[in-house]
Amino acid sequence: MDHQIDGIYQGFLRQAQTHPEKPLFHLPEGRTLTYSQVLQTSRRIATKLIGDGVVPGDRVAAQVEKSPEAIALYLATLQVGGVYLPLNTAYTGAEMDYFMSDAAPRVLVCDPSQTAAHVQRGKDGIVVETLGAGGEGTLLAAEQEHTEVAQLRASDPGAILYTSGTTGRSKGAVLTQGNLAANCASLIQSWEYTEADVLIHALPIFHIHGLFVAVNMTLVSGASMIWLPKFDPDAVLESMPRATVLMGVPTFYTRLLSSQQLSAEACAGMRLFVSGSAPLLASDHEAFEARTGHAILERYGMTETGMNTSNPYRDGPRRPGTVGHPLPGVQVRIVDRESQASLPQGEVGIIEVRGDNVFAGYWNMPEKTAEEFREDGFFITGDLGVIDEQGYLSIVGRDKDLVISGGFNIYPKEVEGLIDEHPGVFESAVIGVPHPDLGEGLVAVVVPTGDDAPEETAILQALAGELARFKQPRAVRFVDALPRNVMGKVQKAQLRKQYTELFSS
Ligand code: MLC
Ligand code: AMP
Repeated sequence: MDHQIDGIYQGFLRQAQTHPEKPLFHLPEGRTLTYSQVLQTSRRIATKLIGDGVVPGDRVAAQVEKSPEAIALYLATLQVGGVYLPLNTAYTGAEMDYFMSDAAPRVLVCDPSQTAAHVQRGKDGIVVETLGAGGEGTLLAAEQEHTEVAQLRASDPGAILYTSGTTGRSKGAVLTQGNLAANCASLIQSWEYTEADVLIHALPIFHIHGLFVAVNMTLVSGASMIWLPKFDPDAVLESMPRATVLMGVPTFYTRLLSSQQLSAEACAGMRLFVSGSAPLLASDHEAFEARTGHAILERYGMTETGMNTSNPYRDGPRRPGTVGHPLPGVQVRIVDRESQASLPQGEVGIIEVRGDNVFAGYWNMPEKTAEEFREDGFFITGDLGVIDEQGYLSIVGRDKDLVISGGFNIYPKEVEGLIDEHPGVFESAVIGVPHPDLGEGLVAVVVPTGDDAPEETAILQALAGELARFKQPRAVRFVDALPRNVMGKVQKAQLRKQYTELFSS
């Protein structure tokens, strides 16, 4: 039902008015920023956005370093009814060109060092503003505070997050104000997150995990964050005595386990460790519990849906290798790929979800949107799962061709397309194989056109100019032919098996 929304911005505003002097950010140099200071900054940014012509529904794109001011920009965008479009700082020129032409934002906020790269966009009608890691740049130039708050409905778009597609072109998932608010409320309730919490924030803020799980929950519940520029195990361990919660991708936990400093004493003040975005190894879950006494709470989500399921905070065990039960307000079913019939407990099928958390559709792609929804409103996740007799969901694989490396998603199709353009390459298959640190590491299996295979370094160098670093393969292997089934489809499972030891040996 569409109704006027008590959204993320309203939740933050309430907290800022209730306890203006409470720290929202604890910064590395010992500085803090209070709720009231962040409110002021966001209102100054709102003045700037209004001056730039932003009206409700306009996209505000941000490719900026992690900073408190970047969160103020997110808040200002919500305040004026804009649609926030965060972009990975690793994206290169060609990737950015696509996002800018597809999303057609009113404003692009970039790092001051990148101004020259975006001059043309200014000429194309996008207003380019700058914001550096230290808060410098044009975005904070306005002194005046804009206080009016746009009145929005649950169905109004709040954000667009690009997620790569299996067919190559990235798709902009449109999340509504209602999606963001519903998922946030559900998580706050499930994990008993309160204003007494102090979160160690070490994730990037251009993804759903770092922004819509970690930051939204903190803003709305009036909690505080120890704000780290990036994940560093020593900095996380140093922060623990002052903190209560950590949210991370599995690589965070693998790296923490490698530290001698990780112990029950180091974690004594913590009440919750959350993992998600990629599968947490059951062995890491068990090793972490043995070392610290804390059972990591694993949950399952995606850009299009926010969080879907979670292991229990209180009532019941947190089971290694599972992602728990549906969150309040979320329905989950397992469906047979061919017949589309719902499957009983114990059978593996495609995970489908429905609820207020599920996005409105892909930006400018009605056909793609229609393809990924069932008629009864369930969204087809493309993940394969099974539900056990206690109702715990386990993710057992992916029906989509996707690699998750260190919590970042890579769609092989995009990388294969570029490798195939390289002189001397006939075709290629890009796969993910087990990687001790990143979970999965990217490998390109290449078939050369003739006897003279191109150099591995030449292929990698060509990709470096086109793709963000995390999408560039960690290894290239040359073969005479790719294994195919009778339908001519490349057998990636066979390739994964063949190269499974590549990074572990
Ligand atoms: C960095 N590199 C990566 C990488 N991250 N390569 C592949 N995959 C990654 N994820 C590159 C760097 O550019 C560098 O290249 C080299 O790897 C070594 O870098 P590093 O110093 O070891 O990496 P680091 O900066 O420490 O980053 C690793 C990490 C980071 C795991 C801490 O990737 C991270 O914070 N990931 C979180 C991603 C995330 O938030 N995902 C949530 C998505 S939302 P070179 O050439 O310089 O050596 C989602 C939905 C949900 O999935 O359910 O939450
Ligand atoms: P993204 O499209 O970046 O939002 O990534 C979403 C995908 O990450 C999901 O479709 C899953 O494949 C994967 N994912 C998220 N959380 C988990 C988890 N706890 N275990 C396994 N896979 C996960």
